[in-house]
Amino acid sequence: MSVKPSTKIRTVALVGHGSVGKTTLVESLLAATGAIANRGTVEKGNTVCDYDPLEKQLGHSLQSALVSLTSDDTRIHLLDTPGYPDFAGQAIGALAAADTALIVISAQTGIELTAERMFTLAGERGVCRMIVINKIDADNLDLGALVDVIRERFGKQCLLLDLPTHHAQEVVELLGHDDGESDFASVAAAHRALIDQLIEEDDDLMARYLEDGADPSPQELHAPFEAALRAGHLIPILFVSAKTGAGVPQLLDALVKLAPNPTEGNPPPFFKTDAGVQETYAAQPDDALPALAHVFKVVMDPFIGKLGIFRVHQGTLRKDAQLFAGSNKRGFKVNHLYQLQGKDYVEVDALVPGDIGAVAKVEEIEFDCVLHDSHELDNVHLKPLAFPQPMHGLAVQTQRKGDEQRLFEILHKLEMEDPCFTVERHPGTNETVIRGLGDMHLRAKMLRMQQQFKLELTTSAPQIAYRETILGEAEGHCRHKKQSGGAGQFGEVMLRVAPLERGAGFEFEDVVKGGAIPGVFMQAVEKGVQQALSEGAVAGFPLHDLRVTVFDGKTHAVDGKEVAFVAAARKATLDAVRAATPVVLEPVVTIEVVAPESAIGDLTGDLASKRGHITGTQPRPMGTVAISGQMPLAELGDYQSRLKSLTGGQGSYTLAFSHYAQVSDDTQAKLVSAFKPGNLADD
Ligand SMILES: Nc1nc2c(ncn2[C@@H]2O[C@H](COP(=O)(O)OP(=O)(O)OP(=O)(O)O)[C@@H](O)[C@H]2O)c(=O)[nH]1
Ligand SMILES: [Mg+2]
Repeated sequence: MSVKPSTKIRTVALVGHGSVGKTTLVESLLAATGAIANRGTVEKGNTVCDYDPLEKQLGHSLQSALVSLTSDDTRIHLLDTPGYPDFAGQAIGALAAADTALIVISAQTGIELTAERMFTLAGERGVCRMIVINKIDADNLDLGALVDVIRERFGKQCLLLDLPTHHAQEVVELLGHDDGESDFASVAAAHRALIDQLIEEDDDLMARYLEDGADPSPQELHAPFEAALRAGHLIPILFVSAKTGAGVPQLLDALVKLAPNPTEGNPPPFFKTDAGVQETYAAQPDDALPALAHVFKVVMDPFIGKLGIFRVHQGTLRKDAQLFAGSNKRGFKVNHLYQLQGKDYVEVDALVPGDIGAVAKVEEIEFDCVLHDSHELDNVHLKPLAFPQPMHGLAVQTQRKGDEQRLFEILHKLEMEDPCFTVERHPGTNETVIRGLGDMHLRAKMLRMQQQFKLELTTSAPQIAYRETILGEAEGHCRHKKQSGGAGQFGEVMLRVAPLERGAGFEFEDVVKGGAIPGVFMQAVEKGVQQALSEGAVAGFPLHDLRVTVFDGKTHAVDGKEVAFVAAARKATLDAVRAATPVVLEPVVTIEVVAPESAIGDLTGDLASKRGHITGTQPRPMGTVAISGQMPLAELGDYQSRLKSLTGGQGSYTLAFSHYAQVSDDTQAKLVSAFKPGNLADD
């Protein structure tokens, strides 16, 4: 693949709800530009983007896939993302790599959860947005009504850029056409609305227009179009049928002529930390500057190994060059540089700003790290992406004894790939819990461990991730002294605990005066404190949101030992916490249930009876309704089956972490008594 200048590159993420046709649309775009001979279908399992056997098995994209195509001498990098909310991590990650997000909406089902969410997230990150209405070939559609709903929900800045005509067999472009037929709206009026919006964007253009009344030329409209896209003053709506190909040439044309190139989009939100101060870092899409790329995806490929997939934001990345990952002092050599085409890796020599590429077998690379070739850029980071916190848990055990170590290695790999998948080990209960965004997310991971890694597992419902915290302040003191024959151990610690606001985590403060605890032992003291915090003091759950201030202590010239300070600090912390009104907290989640309208009464009744708090209901297309509320996660263990029986299998739900709240006295008493005093290993 030849190197294109950045102005001839577009980066486009296709986002939107599950089954709206994103993967099919990528096929159509590839076929229309001759990148593939024939369009594959998800039904046949022969699309370029859904190449993973699991994607074929589950009938959904599970990860973001990358392809590029060339149209009109312009390279378009497309990121096909999964729409099912369980795989949102991959879709959100793709926003860090794209200048343009195509929010794909099905003409049959209208705006759905993922479209709404990605529309907002893309807007917040300054990614230019275009709305693509797909499946216009389907029967019994009311496209006019759908456009009204889009403008109502997403704003009046959503304007038609084309219109279907001849019963959706073709599409008429509106920037250059002011007359002709369309299936449901006036071409002239839609053309006028678009031009007026663009003229508003540019004072000079406005002045000239007021003077002579003539429409500006396409060249004159280019800059205002980019400005309006960047500012979100214009969100074009396009129509396509990925199945028949209608509207696909117009979409391609819009991507080439109107979607921003890397020098035109909003600058990526990089910042640089220097001596604790954070400043915006303006990456320049200039291929001659030091190289800077951001890793938005990591793949643990069974054959190629660890693969870091990145977007170049500045400079040129070259094969054989030396690069650094984040603030690593040691660099690595780029032995092979790839571009991805679905499952295929295509070797390239160089990548410039706007290009998306990959490097393999580099251990230092992590999700969200920055790759660069100058230590000047060591502390440059991209603004973190807003990932949903994984709340669905499943406890997993290996069927074969002896597979445990392998299980941890594989889980670690899966964790590195997926920002919305976490693994917890609870030493107290010997439980390994995997957490993801939903049942389907965890099922996909289980299938992958089974099929790809040949690991046989059993599962069970996990414990709820309770936490402990304190409501009051208290002091703790411990003198750890051991004399057993030879050298003794001595360490004494006095400390104070105080509550911090929810979500603040943990602060450690050392205000010891006069070297009562020598500096060399302070690390041991902090280690002991940390041990106590991870064990929990009253119910065996990790302690959060508190400050531990060490204010005095004592050592011994001969017997003062690290182990003694660890033990003393741990015990002093546990004592202090137990005296500081400890309480147990439980996770509370925001839930959204989408189900047929007829089930609304049963569903809200069920949620309310399980300590839920309904915050709203909203009508959704096709006679469905979305119910939102908050409820303790502990009440949702069997929600999948409850929802199924209440809606006859027609409902779906998503969870997002909201906050931690104090459990009732009853629950606390139960949890504390279940945590047997024998477990309080506070010798
Ligand atoms: N009638 C019609 N069906 C379409 C069109 N585009 C896609 N489909 C069908 O819609 C279904 C879903 O298509 P996909 O391409 O897998 O949808 P997706 O958006 O990639 O779905 P996820 O990967 O789950 O996010 C398939 O059965 C497609 O054949 C279209 O333009 N018209
Ligand atoms: Mg797909």
